[in-house]
Amino acid sequence: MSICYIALGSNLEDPFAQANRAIAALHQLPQTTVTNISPFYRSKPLGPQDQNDYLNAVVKLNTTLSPTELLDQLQSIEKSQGRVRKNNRWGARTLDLDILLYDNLIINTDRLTVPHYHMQHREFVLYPLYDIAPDLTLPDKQKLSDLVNKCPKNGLKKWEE
Ligand code: ROI
Repeated sequence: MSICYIALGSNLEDPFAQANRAIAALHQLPQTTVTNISPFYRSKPLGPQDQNDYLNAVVKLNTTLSPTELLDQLQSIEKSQGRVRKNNRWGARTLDLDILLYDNLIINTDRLTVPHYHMQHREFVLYPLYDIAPDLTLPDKQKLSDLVNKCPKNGLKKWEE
């Protein structure tokens, strides 16, 4: 059984509803249990500023799915919630589900980079992760608490709905 942390992001078509639907879908995954959910945050867009604020959160899972199987499942949830994948690497999205951490694995394949690319510097990942895993250490031995202390909040606040 493995422990994973999933980052959730949305800035289109009712992010609060998207997040709740995504969490309901995570609860339905095979071989998987949702064991913790962070508070929801409102963050400033990273990338072009002419897009809505994001809802961001982190979900903790126990799973016996492999990293690739989990990725397949997350992409199918994204797709069922209207995610369109094309030329919008820095653009708005209805739902993003990213594998942040999978046990202490370091994965670098065409489809998957774990720990997630740039998570060490993103306030909208570090703060919700810290809420549910304050004692976490990353595979490269960095303490999450040190990363959080070095990371400006950049306007990050709790989501009000
Ligand atoms: N910006 C914020 N604040 N939150 C995200 O989840 C997010 N996701 C993205 C880009 C477009 C890079 N910007 C983001 O993919």
